[in-house]
Amino acid sequence: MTEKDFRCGTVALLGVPNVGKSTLMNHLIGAKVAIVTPKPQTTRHRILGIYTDDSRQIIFVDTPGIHKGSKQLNKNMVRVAYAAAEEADVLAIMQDASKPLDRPTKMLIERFADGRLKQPRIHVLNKVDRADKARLLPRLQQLQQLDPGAMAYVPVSARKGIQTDSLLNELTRHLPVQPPLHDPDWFTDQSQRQLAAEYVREQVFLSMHQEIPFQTAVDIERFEEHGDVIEIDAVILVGSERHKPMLIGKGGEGMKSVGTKARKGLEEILGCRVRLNLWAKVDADWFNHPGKLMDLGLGAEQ
Ligand SMILES: Nc1nc2c(ncn2[C@@H]2O[C@H](COP(=O)(O)OP(=O)(O)OP(=O)(O)O)[C@@H](O)[C@H]2O)c(=O)[nH]1
Ligand SMILES: [Mg+2]
Repeated sequence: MTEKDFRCGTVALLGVPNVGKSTLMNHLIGAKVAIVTPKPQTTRHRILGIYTDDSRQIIFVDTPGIHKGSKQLNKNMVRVAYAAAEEADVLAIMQDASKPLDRPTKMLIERFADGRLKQPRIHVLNKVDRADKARLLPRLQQLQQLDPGAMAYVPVSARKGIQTDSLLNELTRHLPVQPPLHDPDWFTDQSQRQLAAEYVREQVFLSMHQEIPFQTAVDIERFEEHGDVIEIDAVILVGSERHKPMLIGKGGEGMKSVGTKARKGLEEILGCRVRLNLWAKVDADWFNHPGKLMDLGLGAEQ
């Protein structure tokens, strides 16, 4: 390997919600820079995760799941995903191979297969650890018919790390030959402050049910380093008066549990002690308010 052969470029991770885009990115770069939950619409903004070794630097762009939604937040999320696709060198279009190919996934594949975007497309069939092996071959054939112009169709398990090295190699083949764009030690564009907001939101998503998490956001009001301790004040915005006691829980137990779990995760990724103070605040329409969405890092350009 000479410097002349080094490959570097961006790979957009695209797909409907919940197919495992963030799980795959975290696995490939070896750090939890994007939160993961079993609920759809977990990722709300564009997140970079950078993989570097001796021969390549792959800049992954994790995107919000592409879906239909009437709130301004949902529209922004989808816009961010399509913008990431336009800017990337390679499109990794993911689907959940453990479920039958549903209509939204099919529509998404057809949309990218129309050739409007010229970048190479690689289809990633995720969750093969849970998929019926007998269905995999017919699924690959179906996919080949839907998008005959794709470069490859790669079955993987992001959770178990199955075939993920082959995927890395396949992606690398389609990247431009150029020197690394980023310092090899740099692995994400997420600031510590953004990670703090996201780790809290992950715990809110995991602890709340029905529509409540989708009307929740986290705003970091204070982020200060004092020696080896980071002190964080975070406000959890909820969409209605009714949601607030549900989040706080009996005797504050719900909120306490969110705080403890988020703090532990943060201590691990930030590598220091964290003091996390949480508040809940009602803001009935934050998800439709362009200015508030911008402030929360959830604008259409973010
Ligand atoms: N069994 C199995 N589960 C997986 C795999 N990859 C992801 N998951 C699970 O699928 C769920 C969704 O994963 P995410 O990584 O949040 O999915 P996403 O595509 O980023 O979702 P959005 O951000 O909502 O668009 C989580 O519960 C993951 O643990 C896999 O390879 N196998
Ligand atoms: Mg995600």
